[in-house]
Amino acid sequence: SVITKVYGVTPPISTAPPTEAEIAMNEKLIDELKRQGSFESEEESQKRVEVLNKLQALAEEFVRTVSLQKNMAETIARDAGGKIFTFGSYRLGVYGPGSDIDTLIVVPKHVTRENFFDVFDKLLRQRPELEEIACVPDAFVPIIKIKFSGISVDLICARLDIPQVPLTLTLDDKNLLRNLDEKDLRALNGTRVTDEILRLVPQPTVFKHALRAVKLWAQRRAIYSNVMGFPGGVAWAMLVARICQLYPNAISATIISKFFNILTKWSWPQPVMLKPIEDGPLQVRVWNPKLYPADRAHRMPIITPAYPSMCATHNISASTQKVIMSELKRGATLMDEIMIGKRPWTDLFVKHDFFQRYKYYLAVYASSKGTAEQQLKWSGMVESKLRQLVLKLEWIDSIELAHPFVKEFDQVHYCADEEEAKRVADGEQIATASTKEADLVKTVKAEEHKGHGDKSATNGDDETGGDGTADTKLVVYTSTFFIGLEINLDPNNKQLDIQWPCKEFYEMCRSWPEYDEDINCICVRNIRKYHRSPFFSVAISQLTNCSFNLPDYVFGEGEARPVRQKKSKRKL
Ligand code: 3AT
Ligand code: MN
Ligand code: MN
Repeated sequence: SVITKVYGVTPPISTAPPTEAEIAMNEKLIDELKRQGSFESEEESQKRVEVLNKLQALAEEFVRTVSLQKNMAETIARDAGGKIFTFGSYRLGVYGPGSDIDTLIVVPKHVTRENFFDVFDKLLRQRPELEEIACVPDAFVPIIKIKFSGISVDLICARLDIPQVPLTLTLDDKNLLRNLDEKDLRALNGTRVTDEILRLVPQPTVFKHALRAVKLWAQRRAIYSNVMGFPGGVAWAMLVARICQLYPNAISATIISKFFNILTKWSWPQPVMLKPIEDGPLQVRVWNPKLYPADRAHRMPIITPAYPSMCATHNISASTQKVIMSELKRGATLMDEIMIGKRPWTDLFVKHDFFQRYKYYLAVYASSKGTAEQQLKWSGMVESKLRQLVLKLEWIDSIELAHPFVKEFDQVHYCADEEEAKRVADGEQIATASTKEADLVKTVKAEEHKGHGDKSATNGDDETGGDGTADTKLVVYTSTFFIGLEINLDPNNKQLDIQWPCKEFYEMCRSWPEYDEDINCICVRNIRKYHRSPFFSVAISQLTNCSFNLPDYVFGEGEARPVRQKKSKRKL
């Protein structure tokens, strides 16, 4: 049964069914995904279903409890309902062993967000399956993060302006968005977008397997991170979905090959859309480059299909676009050989070479002399501003490319005195300070649970130096971000002056309302790939212009630090 229905905004490029060779290639792809640990076991998946069933029951209990508290009759309280939806990788069917379940709880109008953090929170804490819980009521999207029966679950809540939320409710009707506040609208958006994406692809299984491969590729190549100016999960999903629409009968292997082929040739900033942009009942902005100059500036727009449509890739800069395009080209070249059996699928998923690729890097150190929690907030804030630094670096004539790495490196240092603490905060790796890698999120969770006794899975172990002397030492947390630089200097003036972008960036970070100069520190340094002095100087500020080498921790296990090729071969 060949699919002939038109999905998307143009007719398909080809409706051809897969060939024998493509089917064989696809089997090899699935084998490779399995080998790479992309899928979890049947039992694990079954456990997720059980957790979701329990959460559905809890959601109903939550709504009923609040309804009763508001003096509703028992039958009315029961009929008020409550329903959970999922979004993120679980909903898209591309989750792996470490994935969380992103869950939205939809409640009727008489249940508030305050009730979510009070009543629902209490219901959760009564459950023996609950292992960890952290509430973030003041987040952009207020959230309760839990670990339940060994599975991480992100819970968000949305209140609709209707008296009952039956199990049959779907969220596709945009009139449901009437009279909601911003936070409810944002909470609903994730599910509405993923549901719509799945509705707009011709063969969901083909889409899911192709997306698994693209996600794995993008993660390995370090081009998967919305905050850092690369596409995030939803954007990659929409790109794969668009290719599925163009080849409605193709198999996943073919979709991946076409993905690279078409996206390398795409005439950006032509947007990628899965359906025409809809108008709606709200006073909200819908992506429209004709109307809004900001939307016109998007370099690789990928537009969400659910009303109100937005650009999922507004963070992409000139530099990250170059990086993405060069990775797509690499993928296209490899796929040409993979599809004819000249190369294995493994080659597509080879790890990035970010820390080998550039001669010069900038390191941005965000540090706190305080708790892990303070550092998590501070480094998150710095991370969210890093894109602005990249944009400003791009303005410097001699900088051809400013390539931010997708993730930071977190460490905790136990320093002997203030002087040592200061040097650590300025990015020095000090031999006398005991230093180790830190998992800020885990550490913060452990701190939060100190008061909850048995509900804490992790103990406070992480916050001591391990040697029991931590109390007497100064604890400094550092998060280090790297930006690779491609530089083309004026031969007459071998100085790279980045004082202006750094100064602006420092000011942006320090204007954070919670900034405390006794606790938080921000510092940018230039870094060399090799142990050798640079052939030019970098002016960052009057104070810091000395340069360091790339630290060992950026290199993975068994991965060697790059060694400079000798120009003249020495004879033995
Ligand atoms: P995993 O399999 O869980 O690693 P995922 O795609 O499900 O991959 P997340 O659980 O981190 O990734 O995110 C799911 C969705 O939640 C994606 C996005 O719509 C939303 N989201 C995640 N982090 C944020 C954030 N900081 N602010 C706003 N929305 C977010
Ligand atoms: Mn997730
Ligand atoms: Mn999540």
